[in-house]
Amino acid sequence: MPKDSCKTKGLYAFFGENPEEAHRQFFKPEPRMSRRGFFTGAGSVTAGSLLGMTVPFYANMPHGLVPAAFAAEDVLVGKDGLTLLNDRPINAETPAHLLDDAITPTARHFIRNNGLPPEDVDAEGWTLAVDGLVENPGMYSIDDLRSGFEVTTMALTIECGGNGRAFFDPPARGNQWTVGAVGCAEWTGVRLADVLKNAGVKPGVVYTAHYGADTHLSGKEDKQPISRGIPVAKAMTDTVLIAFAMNGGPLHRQNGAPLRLVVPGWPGSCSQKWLTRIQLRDVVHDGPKMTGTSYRVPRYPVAPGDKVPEEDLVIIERMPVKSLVTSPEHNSRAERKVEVRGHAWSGDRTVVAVDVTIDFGKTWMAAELDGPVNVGAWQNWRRTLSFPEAGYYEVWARATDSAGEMQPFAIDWNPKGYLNNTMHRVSLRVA
Ligand SMILES: Nc1nc2c(c(=O)[nH]1)N[C@H]1C(S)=C(S)[C@@H](COP(=O)(O)O)O[C@H]1N2
Ligand SMILES: [Mo]
Repeated sequence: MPKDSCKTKGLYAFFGENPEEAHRQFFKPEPRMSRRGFFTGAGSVTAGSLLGMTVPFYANMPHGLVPAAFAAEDVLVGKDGLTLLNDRPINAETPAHLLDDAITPTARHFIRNNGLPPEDVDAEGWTLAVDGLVENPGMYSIDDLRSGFEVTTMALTIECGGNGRAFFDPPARGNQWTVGAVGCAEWTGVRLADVLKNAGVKPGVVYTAHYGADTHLSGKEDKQPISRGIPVAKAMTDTVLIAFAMNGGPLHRQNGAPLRLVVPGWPGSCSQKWLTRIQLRDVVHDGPKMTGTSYRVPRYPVAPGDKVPEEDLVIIERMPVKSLVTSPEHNSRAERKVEVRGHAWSGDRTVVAVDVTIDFGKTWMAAELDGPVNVGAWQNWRRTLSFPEAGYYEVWARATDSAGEMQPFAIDWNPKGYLNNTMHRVSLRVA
């Protein structure tokens, strides 16, 4: 095991992989204090370097146990019931039954970090630079945005491009998201389009480039963890917000406080958090996670496990049609009659039907489906079901969008495990 695997993977993955070796390395009696304390020094991470003190009884600690001081609750302050997939960077998804609300509460919005969030952010002193191919490059404080442009509040769906990756076979590397890397919070801010019009978009602009204040996992200040962009045509649509409030309150620290982009219906990675700069370019952006295999899928269907040449990978734009069953809870007990409900969405489109089945797809029943509260919001659906007799059932939900696209039963495999929109299956034990 490389000595720094705890630094690059996070404590949980580090301990999970090889508990004996992790224990030996982590509780080394000689603490190596790093200058800045947390994970930043050279060499391996030890309990001593993290806690700033030794652990006198470390020899008694069962192997594989992560010190309670670093337990999930401490990493996920202000979050409620999220499942921690990784703590370096922090990645946490929301169990489907905790996404039951029409609007996702801040405490239940998932977290996907590629690097380390900025510390001690100051909303007062925050600035956003708008530059590149614009007539009037400028710097805006959050107050400038608030007073200079129309402020709007919208429910907007953010889904990570890798949501559902855990179900790929052969598996794809990356966060093993199941179904909960999605949320639809109410975001307040100004339209990116208005800010860009004010700056004056020069002819020939094709793409935006987004920059945030987070630091690369290596700790190197000059290295961006992620910097993505969108075609300027998308940037000029009126659902793309520069947001400074979430559900009527401040943004959660892990969700990009105090300022972020929200690009609904496109891979979450387009929605830059801790936003500090938007640059306009006459070429497609080439920042970290824009190139190579990142957020790209083959331009043609491939067989599971196939190697795909990089030139045949295309940048993901809209997210595909998908739905979620948020009640009843997966693997729960149910009465003979029960209301099932959830959400459905399809990037840049509306969902026109949600059907459910309790007989493994032999017969489908239409659910009652609401329209979106605004363009870019997911749609709520519900249906009362009666089970013919006691036993084990699965509820499957399948959404169809305005272009006639329907969720598949089987995964459309791709090398990096993106865009898994297979039907959500929820198991029920009916009494
Ligand atoms: N600055 C910055 N912005 C970022 C990220 C990041 O790591 N750094 N992660 C992106 C990814 S991959 C996703 S899916 C969304 C997740 O937003 P959330 O953490 O608020 O749920 O943020 C995006 N914006
Ligand atoms: Mo993501």
